[in-house]
Amino acid sequence: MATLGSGALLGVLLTFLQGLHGGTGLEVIPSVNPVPAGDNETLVIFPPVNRTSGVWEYGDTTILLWLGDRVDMSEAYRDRASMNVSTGDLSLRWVTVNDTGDYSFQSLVPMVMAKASLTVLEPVSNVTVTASETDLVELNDTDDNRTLKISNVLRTDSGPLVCIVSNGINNVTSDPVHLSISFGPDDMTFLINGQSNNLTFSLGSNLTLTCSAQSSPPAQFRWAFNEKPLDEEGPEYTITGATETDSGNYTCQAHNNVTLRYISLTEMIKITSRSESVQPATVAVAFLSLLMAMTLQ
Ligand SMILES: *[C@@H]1O[C@H](CO)[C@@H](O)[C@H](O)[C@H]1NC(C)=O
Ligand SMILES: *[C@@H]1O[C@H](CO)[C@@H](O)[C@H](O)[C@H]1NC(C)=O
Ligand SMILES: *[C@@H]1O[C@H](CO)[C@@H](O)[C@H](O)[C@H]1NC(C)=O
Ligand SMILES: *[C@@H]1O[C@H](CO)[C@@H](O)[C@H](O)[C@H]1NC(C)=O
Ligand SMILES: *[C@@H]1O[C@H](CO)[C@@H](O)[C@H](O)[C@H]1NC(C)=O
Ligand SMILES: *[C@@H]1O[C@H](CO)[C@@H](O)[C@H](O)[C@H]1NC(C)=O
Ligand SMILES: *[C@@H]1O[C@H](CO)[C@@H](O)[C@H](O)[C@H]1NC(C)=O
Ligand SMILES: *[C@@H]1O[C@H](CO)[C@@H](O)[C@H](O)[C@H]1NC(C)=O
Ligand SMILES: *[C@@H]1O[C@H](CO)[C@@H](O)[C@H](O)[C@H]1NC(C)=O
Ligand SMILES: *[C@@H]1O[C@H](CO)[C@@H](O)[C@H](O)[C@H]1NC(C)=O
Ligand SMILES: *[C@@H]1O[C@H](CO)[C@@H](O)[C@H](O)[C@H]1NC(C)=O
Ligand SMILES: CC(=O)N[C@H]1CO[C@H](CO)[C@@H](O)[C@@H]1O
Repeated sequence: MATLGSGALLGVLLTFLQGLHGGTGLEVIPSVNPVPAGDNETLVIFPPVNRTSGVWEYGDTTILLWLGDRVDMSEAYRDRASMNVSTGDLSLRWVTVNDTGDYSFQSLVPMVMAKASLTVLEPVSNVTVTASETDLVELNDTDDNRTLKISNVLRTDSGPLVCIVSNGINNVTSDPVHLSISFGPDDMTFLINGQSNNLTFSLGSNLTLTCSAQSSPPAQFRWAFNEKPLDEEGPEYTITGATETDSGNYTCQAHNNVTLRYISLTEMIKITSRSESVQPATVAVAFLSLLMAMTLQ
C-alpha cells in the first residue's frame, strides 16, 4: 500500500470497508476499454450521484483516499491522476500498458464497492510477413494465427498474401508477399496446321506442328519423329514440302525445369500422293461427268 498523507484517515476508512462486498448495484465503467497507450482514461462511477467519500485502488495498491474536501493521492499517481470531487470519477493521464489491471472504488456512504478491469494496449505497428519459402512447387507440401500453413499449394495461391494484425485498438496490414509457385506442364495441346487427330496431308504440303502446355516457368519443348529425337527445340516444328518419308509419329514433349515434370503427346501424320487422297465423292462426280459426256455424244 502506498504511503499516504494521513494514516488516521486510512485507519478510519479501512474500518468502514471491512466486510464490503461487490454486487451492490454500483459500477465502475471505463470511458474507453481497451484504451490505447498514451491516451487519457476516466473510470466513471455509475450511477452518477453526488458522493463525498471513497477509496480507489489498483489491484492491492491504494491510489487515493477521499473524505469530503480532502483527497489523499498516493505518490505514484500524484502527477497523472485526478478525481472529480463531486462524482468520484477517476481520471488517468497518459496511460501505459502497466496500467492494465483491476480498479476498484469503495464508497463509504452507502458502503458499497465496484470493480472494473482496464486493458491498455500498444497500437499494432510494424507488421511484416516472412515466408518460409517463396519458391514453391504446386502440390508439394510446405496452429496459431501468426503462421499460415499452406498444404498442397496450388498455382492459384501465388498471392499477394497479406497478414492483418489487430488488437482492440487498431489493425495493421502487412506489405503483400508474393509466392512464386511452379507448376505443370499440363493441359497440353498438339496441333498440326491448327488441327489435331492423326491427319492425312497431301504430298508437298507445308506443315506447322504447334505444341503448348500450362507451365510455370514456361515449358521447354522437344520433338521426336518415330521415337527418334529431332534436333529441334521450341513450341513449333515445321515441315516444308512434305514427302512420303515425313509420314509417321510425331511426338512433342514439354518439360518444366523447376518441377522436373514431363508430359508428351504423339500425333500420327500421313502424307499421301494426290491420287491416294482423292475422296470417293470426287470419284463419283468424275464418273458421273464421264457418263454425261458419253451420253451427250
Ligand atoms: C490528456 O490530458 C492532458 C492533460 O489533461 C492533455 O494535455 C492531453 O492532451 C490529453 N491527451 C489526450 C490524448 O487526450
Ligand atoms: C450534485 O451537487 C450539485 C451541487 O453541489 C448539484 O447542483 C447537483 O444537482 C447534484 N447532483 C445530483 C445528481 O444530486
Ligand atoms: C465532475 O463531474 C460532474 C458531473 O459529471 C461535471 O459536471 C463536472 O464538470 C466534473 N468536474 C470536473 C472538475 O471535471
Ligand atoms: C512497465 O513496467 C516495467 C517493469 O516494471 C518497466 O520496465 C517498464 O518500463 C514499464 N513501462 C512503462 C511504459 O512504464
Ligand atoms: C520493426 O521490426 C523490425 C524487426 O523486428 C525491427 O528491426 C525494426 O526496428 C522495427 N521498426 C519499428 C519502427 O518498430
Ligand atoms: C516435392 O515433394 C516430394 C516429396 O515430398 C519431393 O521428393 C520432391 O523433391 C519435391 N519437389 C520439389 C521440386 O521440391
Ligand atoms: C485465430 O483467428 C480466428 C479468427 O479471428 C479466431 O477465431 C481464433 O481463435 C484464432 N486462434 C488463435 C489460436 O488465436
Ligand atoms: C481494420 O480497421 C478498419 C478501420 O481502421 C476497419 O474498417 C476494418 O474493419 C478493420 N479490419 C479488421 C479485420 O479488423
Ligand atoms: C510451302 O512453303 C513454300 C515456301 O516456304 C512455298 O513456296 C510453297 O508454295 C508452300 N507450299 C504450299 C503447298 O503452300
Ligand atoms: C528453365 O526454363 C526457363 C523457361 O523456359 C528458362 O528461362 C530458364 O533459363 C531455365 N533454367 C535452367 C536452369 O535451365
Ligand atoms: C506410329 O504409332 C502407331 C501406334 O503406336 C504404330 O502402329 C505405328 O507403327 C507407328 N508408326 C511408325 C512409322 O512408327
Ligand atoms: C486422337 C488420336 O487418335 N491420337 C492418336 C494418334 O496416333 C498416335 C500414335 O499412333 C496415338 O498414340 C494417338 O492416341
